[in-house]
Amino acid sequence: MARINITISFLIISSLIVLSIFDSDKSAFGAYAKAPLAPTGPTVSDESLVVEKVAEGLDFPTSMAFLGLNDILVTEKNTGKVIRVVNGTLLSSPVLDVAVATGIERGLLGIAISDNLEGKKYVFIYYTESGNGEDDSDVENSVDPSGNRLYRYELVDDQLINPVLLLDLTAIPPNDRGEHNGGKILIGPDNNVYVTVGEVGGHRTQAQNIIDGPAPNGLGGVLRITQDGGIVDPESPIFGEDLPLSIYYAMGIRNSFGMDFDPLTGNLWDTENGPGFGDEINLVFPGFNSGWFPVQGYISNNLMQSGTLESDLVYFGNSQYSDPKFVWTIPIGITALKFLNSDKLGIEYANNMFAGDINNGLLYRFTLNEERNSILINDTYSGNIELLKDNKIDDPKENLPLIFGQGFGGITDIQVGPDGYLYVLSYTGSLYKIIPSSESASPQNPSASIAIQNNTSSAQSVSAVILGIDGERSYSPNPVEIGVGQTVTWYNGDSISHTVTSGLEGDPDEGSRFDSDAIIPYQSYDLQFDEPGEFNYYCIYHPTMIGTVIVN
Ligand SMILES: [Ca+2]
Ligand SMILES: [Ca+2]
Ligand SMILES: [Ca+2]
Repeated sequence: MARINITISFLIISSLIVLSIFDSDKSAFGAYAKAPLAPTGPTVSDESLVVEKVAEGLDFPTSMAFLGLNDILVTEKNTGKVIRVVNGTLLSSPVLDVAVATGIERGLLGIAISDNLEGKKYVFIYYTESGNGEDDSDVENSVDPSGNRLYRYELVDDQLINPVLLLDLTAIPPNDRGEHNGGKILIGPDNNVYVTVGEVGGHRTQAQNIIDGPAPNGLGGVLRITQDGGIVDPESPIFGEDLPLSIYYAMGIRNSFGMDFDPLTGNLWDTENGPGFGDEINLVFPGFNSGWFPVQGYISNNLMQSGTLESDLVYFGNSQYSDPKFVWTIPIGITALKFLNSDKLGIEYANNMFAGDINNGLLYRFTLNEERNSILINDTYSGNIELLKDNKIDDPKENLPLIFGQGFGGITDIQVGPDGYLYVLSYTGSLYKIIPSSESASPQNPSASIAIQNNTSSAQSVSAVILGIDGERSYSPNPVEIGVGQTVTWYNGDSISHTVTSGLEGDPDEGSRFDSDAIIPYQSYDLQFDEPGEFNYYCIYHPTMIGTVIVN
């Protein structure tokens, strides 16, 4: 039987060059490749649970989808391969290998699986397609990518075959940077396909709330189509009846690496990435306008400082601005979002919302209010939850009660397996699952990360603590005084990653003498000093954090 496929194609290359004044989010990108695994492996705060490694050896994995129990498809960002992981083993040949552009956040980014009514197994893939059929040619030979594209494949005999192009979005950024391509795919409770796409390096159209800007070009939102690439409910469009308005489910989104449907209400929630400030979690109702570019964070405390009112934003059809449900003033590089629709980790975690980050390798837990239209940090958390009543992290230390797990390296995806456990995908190449200790085959290693910090008091080693963003009081003691040949061990006691990098911001030789890379929360970094002198250092993510080592 012939299937009618409607391919939606609206490759629009904007000639408008609008360089954002907020292009300084290099810190988030720097950490994208940097947040390391904890040396002793990731851990969770609840002692009745453990983290077990499911698989390793993946090459910058970005997303995963379950075919069955212990049977998972994983996308690799820079190889363009879809790897099948069966019982923890990576099958030797990929089920698919496409040619990807790989610069910055480009690559093979998203995957979702759907069993269609005819018994076929559809696999949806979203990637930045190479402009010349070769991986990495955008970086190596400056070949522009041909598009950010959503394809539907069928899984037959361990291969993905019969590709159908469903969406073709421009991947050409006005600012020459390969960032904000979105990429997460979901099959909704309505069986339609949802995909996140960012503003692709700073496109500025009406979809970014520029009133006199060009018409929307399909970027900067959550898009929704049928599994055949058709328009959903063309009789009652949300934003408008013509392409591309007819496929927007939400707009005004700078970028998103995560979304999920609440299993109890069917509401869609997403994560959104702010520039140098203002990571968000949002409830994404049909017609949601998140406010970017003039608004990031809460509009009453607009971190863009634009003075914008709701009435200044761009509206189509039934669209409506809404504030985020949670905000980080200092970005964590928020990525995946997943509801745990299982009580296998304990009844108190059933239907909680989990989110991951790329900057710190942290897994966060959230509870919702009774109506499940807002985040409500209830009394099941330990630590100081008073400062969380405003649903805003003003100081990174406020994160502490929310931290459910740590040391994962950058988290790119979170899923719930058919076994009801939480699976966490690390950009460092490993896949983990969180299970009850009673189900663990290997003995527990409860306080390995604590042991590291207590092991630093030898005569040859001097301890220092990274306290957080506080100028000359960020590192303690400051200055640190040692003798030639001694080692300084910095322990990160803050809830976000920091660095110990030689020099000060803007020095021509900054980082040339030493550079720790990201020191994730609760981990430490050792450095031996063999020459006398005074050595300034700072945090590359937060350059106002400065310190000095004096070697006598
Ligand atoms: Ca490839
Ligand atoms: Ca927003
Ligand atoms: Ca607060």
